[in-house]
Amino acid sequence: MNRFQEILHKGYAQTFEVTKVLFHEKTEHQDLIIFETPTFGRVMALDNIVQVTTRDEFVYHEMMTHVPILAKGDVTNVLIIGGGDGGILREVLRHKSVEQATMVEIDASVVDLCQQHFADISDGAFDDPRTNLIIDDGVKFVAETKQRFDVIIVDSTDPIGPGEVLFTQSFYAGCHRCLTDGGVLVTQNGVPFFQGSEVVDTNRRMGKSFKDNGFYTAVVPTYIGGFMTLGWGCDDTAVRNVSVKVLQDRFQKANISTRYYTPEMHKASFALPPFISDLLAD
Ligand code: AG3
Repeated sequence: MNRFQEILHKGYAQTFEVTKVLFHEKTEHQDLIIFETPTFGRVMALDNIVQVTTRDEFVYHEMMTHVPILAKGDVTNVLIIGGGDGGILREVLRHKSVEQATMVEIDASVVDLCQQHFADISDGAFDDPRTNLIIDDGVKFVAETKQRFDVIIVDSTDPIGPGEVLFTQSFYAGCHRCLTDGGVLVTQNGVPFFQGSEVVDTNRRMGKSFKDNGFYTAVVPTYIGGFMTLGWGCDDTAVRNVSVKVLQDRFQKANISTRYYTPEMHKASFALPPFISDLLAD
């Protein structure tokens, strides 16, 4: 039997049965593999770390997108950093209020190969006239762009390899620079059961740029280890504290069907167990 083993955390691994390898090559930036599995459907890994599976991608993509957009309300301009598979882009474009979704991805091959092998994930999002796809370095983009965004979603890899720069204080400062007043930054921030130092570091670094920063959670089965933390940065505390009632109203108006996100899950996702919230005191 063919297997794919991901070793991301010290002394622990997860293994998939592989029924077919569809693609495996080194791109200009990273090692990219796409394979079929009996349990999680089609899987894509970068530098041996699972990024997306057709079975559980909805959890991450819904929570990274609908939480900031519905918390903020009236969102017209969204920036996605990374996100080459197009899952975040798909969810962003489901909001009719969004006039433009700019996606800055460093690796053109990820976009091309995911369009070929994961057409259901982007679901036509790359052909939407509101999409502005830019192949470039996200750090450079946020430092230089004249555009302003209501929401920035950082859909990165882990802070190893090309993704590392997306976890720095200067990158968060760049994001802050190109947000509109009260705009929201969200980031993928690892699985704190194994990657607690990411919570400590991001909290400290984002805190330098944002008046209100913290984390919310989602449980993504293939990001093994329980809760994943999603980073939150905003200058307006009211955005994090928006009521369930307001969220319900916005969600209903948006008329989006979801499998993980609900206004109640949104609200609950900001509650942190002490093993995570204790990391914020460091
Ligand atoms: N990017 C986040 C992958 C995180 C993997 N890390 C982990 N398991 N701790 C996903 C890209 C999906 N669009």
